[in-house]
Amino acid sequence: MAKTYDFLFKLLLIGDSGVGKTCILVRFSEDAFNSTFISTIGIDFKIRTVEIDGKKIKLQIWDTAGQERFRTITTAYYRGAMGIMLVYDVTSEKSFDNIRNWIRNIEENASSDVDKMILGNKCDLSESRVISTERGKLLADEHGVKFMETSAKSGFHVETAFLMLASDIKNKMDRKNVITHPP
Ligand SMILES: Nc1nc2c(ncn2[C@@H]2O[C@H](COP(=O)(O)OP(=O)(O)OP(=O)(O)O)[C@@H](O)[C@H]2O)c(=O)[nH]1
Ligand SMILES: *[C@@H]1O[C@H](CO)[C@@H](O)[C@H](O)[C@H]1NC(C)=O
Ligand SMILES: *[C@@H]1O[C@H](CO)[C@@H](O)[C@H](O)[C@H]1NC(C)=O
Ligand SMILES: [Mg+2]
Repeated sequence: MAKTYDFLFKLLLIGDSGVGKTCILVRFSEDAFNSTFISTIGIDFKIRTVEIDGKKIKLQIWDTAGQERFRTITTAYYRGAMGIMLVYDVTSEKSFDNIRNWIRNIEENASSDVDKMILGNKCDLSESRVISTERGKLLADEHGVKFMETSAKSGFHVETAFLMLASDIKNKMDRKNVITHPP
């Protein structure tokens, strides 16, 4: 049977419990949203194939539990990831402060050339927002990673964020191929 995709990219979602990782993934893979909070147990994944530069890219996206008690199992998935979305909740100072700890976790357990992106989620909740867009940008700049504010509820920037991360991975892959297989 013919292969239905050209590349397989493994992505990972990490961040504190309740920031909206599962909702972001459900929005991206099923274009749906449910406000009932069902905290993820351990790890889960969803698949969606996208097209970038005329290539079919199958995204296998791992959704980790934010709860501390699952840390050992979720950290074991860092090594295979080609891209990582670090998610905080714009209405939670604590989830924003913890991004530094999540980055340290990546440095200790993921591949050194993994592509990273920070997402400030729940940007639809303007009334209860405590983290400004500017603070999110500054944090991302400090770590040299891309940044985007998203809303799993409205769908704002969810697709854009995944496509941007996937494009970065593909561009990096293309550059490597030019070096190892010169035209
Ligand atoms: N208003 C609003 N609520 C959101 C958004 N994203 C998630 N939520 C709500 O936040 C709660 C937590 O969302 P989840 O996606 O389950 O959080 P999680 O990061 O997967 O949490 P763990 O699985 O425990 O790590 C749910 O009640 C969601 O409905 C958003 O963009 N806007
Ligand atoms: C949301 O999820 C809950 C729990 O799984 C379920 O009982 C409810 O029917 C869902 N609501 C919608 C609108 O799908
Ligand atoms: C993550 O990195 C730390 C520090 O290097 C190490 O002690 C731990 O065993 C690693 N975890 C996994 C699951 O590989
Ligand atoms: Mg979850």
